[in-house]
Amino acid sequence: MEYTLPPDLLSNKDLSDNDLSKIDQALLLSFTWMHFSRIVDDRIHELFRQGLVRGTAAGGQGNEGLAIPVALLLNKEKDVISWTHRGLGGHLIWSGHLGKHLSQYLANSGSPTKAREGNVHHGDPANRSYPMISHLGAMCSNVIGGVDSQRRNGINAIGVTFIGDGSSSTGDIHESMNIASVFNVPTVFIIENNHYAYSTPTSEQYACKTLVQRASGYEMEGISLDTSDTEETLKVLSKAFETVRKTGKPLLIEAQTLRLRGHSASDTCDYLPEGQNEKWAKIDALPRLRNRLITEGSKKTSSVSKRS
Ligand SMILES: Cc1ncc(C[n+]2csc(CCOP(=O)(O)OP(=O)(O)O)c2C)c(N)n1
Ligand SMILES: [Mg+2]
Repeated sequence: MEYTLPPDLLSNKDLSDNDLSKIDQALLLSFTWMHFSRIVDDRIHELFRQGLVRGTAAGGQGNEGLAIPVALLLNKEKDVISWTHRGLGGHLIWSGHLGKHLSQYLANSGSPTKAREGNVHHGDPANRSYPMISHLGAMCSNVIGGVDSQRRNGINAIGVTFIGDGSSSTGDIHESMNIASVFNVPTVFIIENNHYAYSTPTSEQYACKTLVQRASGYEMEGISLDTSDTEETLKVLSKAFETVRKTGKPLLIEAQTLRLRGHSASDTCDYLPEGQNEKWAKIDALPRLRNRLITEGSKKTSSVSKRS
């Protein structure tokens, strides 16, 4: 299928060689993709309401502050990834045209799975982006296998696999963390802690205080990350990826993220405490980054106009 060319603005997808010294440019690029990801997710939501999207539609609104930096910072030529149902922005950066991804939602013959799989349960295996498997946790072992294969072929790849707070309780996750640690497979396990699994809050999901503390049970390093500040996220992830690539050891990151549109398009979110949405809106990475760029941009413009 022929698609129209995307705007030039979306031609840069890479911060993998960037030491982030030019942080302004890195933030602008991150914002571009985060914003694009949000509008595509919102459009999919509308298409679902119009009855054009098959099955359901789970959006990544609120998760862009994590998915976009991860996708920009990894090496798309050799690393291994598996996005979840919150990672549309990651798919958009990693592979192919927006039209191809939308085809997956519309379940037409141009879709990557030829309409045989649910939306967002697709990937780009030829480029080491392994499709999401509905059974939560099952993608972790695939990513470990992919990274191990790259390393055996002499390629210093790393892998990133995502886990929801809910899926952090499945057996597959623990088996995967164990084996990655025992065999030193450089995989970054990132927990997208968005505080809910369907309607179940984290307080009813696990007894430990934080999920990152589980790292020590596997002799792994563990990092806590608040993704509401994109500069901080870029810096933490960049350093983490560099370390894992160098040491060859796995790592666990517990990232605080948001799920702004509920579990899926049919979620009414009536289980949320009053005022929750307003609280989340204040820490949403996307408008925070937009405000920062506007403030810093206008300071630069006014200092230039004062000089001239
Ligand atoms: C092993 C397994 N159990 C249950 C489900 C049904 N299920 C699909 S998504 C979901 C909630 C996942 O919550 P979380 O991991 O926190 O991810 P989030 O949707 O919040 O991003 C559940 C229970 C499943 N797909 N696989
Ligand atoms: Mg969750």
